[in-house]
Amino acid sequence: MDDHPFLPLQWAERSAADMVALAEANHAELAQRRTTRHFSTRDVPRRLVELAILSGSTAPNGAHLQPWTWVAIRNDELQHKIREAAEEEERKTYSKRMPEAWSEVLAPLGTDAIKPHLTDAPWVVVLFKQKKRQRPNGDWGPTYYATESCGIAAGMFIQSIHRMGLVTLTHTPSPMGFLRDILERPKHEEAMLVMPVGYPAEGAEVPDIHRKSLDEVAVFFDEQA
Ligand code: IYR
Repeated sequence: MDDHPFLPLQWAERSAADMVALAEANHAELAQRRTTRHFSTRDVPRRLVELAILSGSTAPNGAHLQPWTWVAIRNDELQHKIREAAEEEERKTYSKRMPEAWSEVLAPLGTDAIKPHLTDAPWVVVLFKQKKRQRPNGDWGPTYYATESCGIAAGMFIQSIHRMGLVTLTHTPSPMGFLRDILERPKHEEAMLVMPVGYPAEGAEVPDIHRKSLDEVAVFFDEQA
């Protein structure tokens, strides 16, 4: 008996024209995604957050250990606690810890230590990276490429939120150890990202920034060019 069975890949060929059209449409849709700091308090059904988490959890990941825990919060008291703790750290970061080389690149984005989105957004999703896993024999072993895995999962979560017509923001309070305490997560889990999820506020704004062109971000070694 084979202990590690394989299944046929489910895959259907698309025409060359369809591929280009789909890729163009996908890029156009993603190009519309923006990070705003202005969230509405309007509620979002839990099923939408569940679907974004499920979408994020389809990410390719190290040794298929799926080393993530998504903590989804729609709870005023917890959101206020998180905001208070995040702002306490962020006040120190912005006023003392942040070197000028960092603050000069944040200036155009208009970020500061005040984080109203943590209490305005109906949901806050905190992504925890699992640094260890329990082996079948009960011992603890490492996970592999957990940072990369969770980074990819977060990207897919963000895409899912965007495609359903909502907005999210990747907030990185630093340090973020307080999240493990407030959310009662075990020691082998480390908070990576805090993502408020909701509708944009009326009149929500975004910084006037531009994305690099293909030439600026990519190098091709293409013998057919
Ligand atoms: N962690 C802080 C500061 C911050 C850092 C980067 I890099 C950003 O792109 C934006 C903000 C915060 O979340 O405000």
